Order: sequence, then C-alpha cells, then structure tokens
Amino acid sequence: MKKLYVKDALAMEEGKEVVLKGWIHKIYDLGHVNFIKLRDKTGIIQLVASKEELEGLRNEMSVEASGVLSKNEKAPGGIEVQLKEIKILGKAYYDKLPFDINGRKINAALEVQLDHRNMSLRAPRIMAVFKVQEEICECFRAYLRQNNFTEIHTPKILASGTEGGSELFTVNYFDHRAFLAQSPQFYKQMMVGVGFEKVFEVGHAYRAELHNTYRHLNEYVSLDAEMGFIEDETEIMDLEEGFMNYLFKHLKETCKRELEMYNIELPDEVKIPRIPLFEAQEIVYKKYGKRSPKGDLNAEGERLFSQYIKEEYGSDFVYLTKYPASKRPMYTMPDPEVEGGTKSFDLIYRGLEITTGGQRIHDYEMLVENIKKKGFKAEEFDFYTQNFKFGMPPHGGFAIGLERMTMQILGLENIREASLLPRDMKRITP
Ligand code: AMO
Repeated sequence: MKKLYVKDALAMEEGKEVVLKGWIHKIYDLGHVNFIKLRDKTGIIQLVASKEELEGLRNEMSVEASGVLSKNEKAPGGIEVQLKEIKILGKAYYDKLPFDINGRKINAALEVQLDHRNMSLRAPRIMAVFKVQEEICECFRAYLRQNNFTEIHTPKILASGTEGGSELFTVNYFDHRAFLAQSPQFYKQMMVGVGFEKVFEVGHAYRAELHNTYRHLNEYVSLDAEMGFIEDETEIMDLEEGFMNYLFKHLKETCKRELEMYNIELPDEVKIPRIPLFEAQEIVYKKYGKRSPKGDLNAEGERLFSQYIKEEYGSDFVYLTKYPASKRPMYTMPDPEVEGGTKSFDLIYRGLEITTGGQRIHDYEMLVENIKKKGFKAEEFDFYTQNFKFGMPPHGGFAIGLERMTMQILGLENIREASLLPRDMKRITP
C-alpha cells in the first residue's frame, strides 16, 4: 500500500486502511490507553497502540505505521488510526534529547536551539517558518516569470566587491585573492544589457559585517530583480508592490496552517506610501525627538517611522525614496530634481529594511565618472564598465533579503530563526 501524508489521512473517511511514515512525536503510555503522536511534514496524527506495540519505541525514531482510521472527537483533527502494525525504520541513538520539541514551546535559548538545529527544526512551529520561506521563493519566481523575467545564476566568487564598503570576505583563488559576492548586482545589470532585458536570481550573498545583531547574517539569500527599458525608479517600486500583493494572496491560500501558528493575518491589499528620506528624518525628529544619522535612518528610526506610517496610512510597508548619493553605491542614478539625491529607495516592512533598489546609471561615461568620484580606480572595474559600451538601456532593480522578509511576515524576533543554518560572526556550524 502507498504511503499517505498525515494531512491527507486526516481528511479521509473512517474505516479506511492507511500506511503512514514519519517520526514519533510523542508517546503516551497511560496504562489503560496508549497513544503515539506521529509527525510528518504535513501534520500530526494520533495512533492508538497496544502496550506491546509501544515496546522499544522512542521519541524521534522514524517509523512506518499501518492501521485503520476511526473517528474520535478528542483526537487532533477528529480522527485517529487504530494501529495494526508499527515498524521502526530509523533507530534512535541517544540518552536524552537536547530539549523537547513536542510541547507548545521549545524550552531552550535560541543559541542552544541553533546548536541542535537537527532537533529544533523538527518542531512543527519551526518547520512552518521554512514552509513560508519556500512559498516566498516560489512566488518570487512565479510572479517575475509571469512578467517576462528570466531566471539567472551568477557566480559567487568575484574579482571585486559590488556594494562598496569593506564588508567583503576574501577567498584564496589559486594564486589570487578573490571575494565572495555581496550581491549579484554587476552581473544582473550585465544580463539586462546583453538582451535578457529582465532578469532575476535567488542566490546567496555574503557580507563580512562586523555586527552580531538580530537583523544581520553573514550569509543570506538575496531575491534580486533587474529590468531594462524603464522610465524611472517608480516602475521598480510598482513591480515590487505588485509582488507583495501576489505573495500575500498566495500565502493566504498555501500557508493557512503556518500563519495561524504565528497568529498572523495578512492584509488583503498592499498599497505602499512613498516618502523621501529627508521627510522621514524630519518626521522622526519632530514626532519622536530622535535625530537620524546623516543620509539614513538607523534601526530605531526605521522602527519609529514605521509606527508613524501605520498610524497615518494603515500600512505595514513604506518606501523611503531619494537617498543621498553619498550613501549609495557608485552605480546609483542621481536624481536631477533633488540636490545630492538619487533615484533609489529602501522598502521598510514593519520597522525593518527588507529591500534596496533603484534606477542605475546606464551611460558609460557617467558611470566611469561616478566610480572615480567615489574614490575607486575606474580600471579596476573595467570588467563591469565595459558592459556599458554597447547600448545599455535605462534600467533598475531591487533586492529583497529572504530571511528578513520571512522574519517580518511571521513577526520573528531574530533573523537567525528565519535561516535553516545561520552563519554569523560566532557561528559556522552546524
Ligand atoms: P543592500 O546591500 O541594501 O542592497 O541589500 C539588499 C537587501 O538584502 C538584505 N541584506 C541582509 N540580510 C541579512 N543580513 C545581512 N547582512 C544583509 N545585508 C543585506 C536586506 C537588504 O535590504 N545591490 C543592492 C540591491 C539593489 O539595488 O538591487 C544591495 O545589495 O534585506
């Protein structure tokens, strides 16, 4: 007989024979009645066992269970399995589990949970995070492909940084020094220019940031998009706003169980206010008495400004626009209407930056000038700037941090919770 998923068994009629495979979530040895909770990736079902059947079973062994479905109002899902046979498929070799994953919450600090990721990920509430994450990637692909974007895969070993700053990991590349990609920025632009016109990538990005914070990882997944033949950056903002609407509708359909676990109700429509950064800074100062760093909002400013936007516009999202050129990488298009400003933006979602994007410089001479203005040697970027000699169209794009997006959707407190195997200043294992 073919194995069923728990979710499908729970939806079947009483009297049906079923075969299920999964892990032993919890054993109830109550003397008069004995149960096993069996867990698979789709849910948990109760197996009614005899005393003998429980013998030799331990939590987290993997098993094959066969039996007959019967109704029981008290069982989770209203149906249980009267066990006929249970076979151990994967044995257990432990004295004591590092912590229990079958209660309402895991009783261990986040660091301990991450040390034992092979255990904490088994908890349905934790696995749920990655179901939502999977659907975010799925939507990113589906939405962009529907809009004529091509998926690309660009190298992560590079000859130079892309974002400026010193946040680069070096690698020994034979007899040279090379770097891990901070972003696919240069190559996504190149692919627009060679004629793919609209491209996207779901890939890893590496940042040697010296911050060990709730919102920084040293390796994260970047959802990047770039498109050619735009008029200005508002088209990029429209594109991302369209994605958010597509995503939320999809999550409501596919992640009902997961959103319920986290008590999250997503809005029916996402309409994102667009406010120049300098205005946001003024508001943060006038309303909350907090000064912002030059040309930016800090973490507290992002949080306070989000609070203001929620009150004034009822929106969880806000685009901060017109960032100053001094704070943006050399590829950013200046905005002639704002002195020192650029056609770039950040997207803040519930108090946290989840995206940067904007229009790029597409003129070769202007780009070379800007690279020099930023204090770099233009020759070192030849491999990049030569893409601009052959009719580069006006273009722009954005990148979303996947873990930050997941974290904000589910209201998680720490970005590490939204990474299967986080990499931070203190952690490169497991
Ligand atoms: P930026 O450097 O702002 O822009 O990064 C884009 C988004 O990536 C996420 N992110 C991070 N997530 C976790 N840990 C980190 N250390 C980290 N650093 C960045 C954030 C951020 O908003 N090339 C531009 C994008 C573009 O203009 O297309 C870039 O990389 O969610």
